[in-house]
Amino acid sequence: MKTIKTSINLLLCTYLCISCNHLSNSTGRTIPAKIATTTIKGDFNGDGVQEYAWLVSPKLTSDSMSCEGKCVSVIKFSNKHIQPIEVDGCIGGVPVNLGDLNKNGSDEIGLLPEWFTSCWRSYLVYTYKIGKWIYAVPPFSVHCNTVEEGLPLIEKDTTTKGRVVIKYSELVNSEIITKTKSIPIN
Ligand SMILES: [Ca+2]
Ligand SMILES: [Ca+2]
Repeated sequence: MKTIKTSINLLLCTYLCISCNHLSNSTGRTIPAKIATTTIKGDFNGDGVQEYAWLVSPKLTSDSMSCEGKCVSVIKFSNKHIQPIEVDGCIGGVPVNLGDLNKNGSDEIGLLPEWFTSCWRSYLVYTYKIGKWIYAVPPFSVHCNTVEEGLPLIEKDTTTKGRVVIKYSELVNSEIITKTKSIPIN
């Protein structure tokens, strides 16, 4: 009975959130408030026009222990011509506008995918090239200790063109160490 009550409350809350409070974007479309809290703005396809992006999480089972279907999150865009990004093995997360890290005219997107367990994650950085999303740098391991030290996990290498500095985690003698290194960016 308690579960049913909770479910009804949840449903009601979701309905109220979606029906009462919308954020309008530049194209006049509305984004549900629940999603709007994690919506980012930027020029992600490099056409000179800003758009919105947000992540849609997969549905979880009632015990929140697994997904109903595949655990795939999708980053969607207010510009429907930009293909959504499917993130496998991800139950949530907040996309970050990293700015134009590779100087190709479009903003890169960073994502720390959420998962049920484990503090170890792979940080994902996407760049839009010729109508497709590719990794700007190979996904790199970060532990939540490193994340708690503060962002950014990736930034331009101001000393060398075409490179970025990443902050990542490594297990050294059973200790989690935060390291930084400069790597090329796509
Ligand atoms: Ca754009
Ligand atoms: Ca770029």
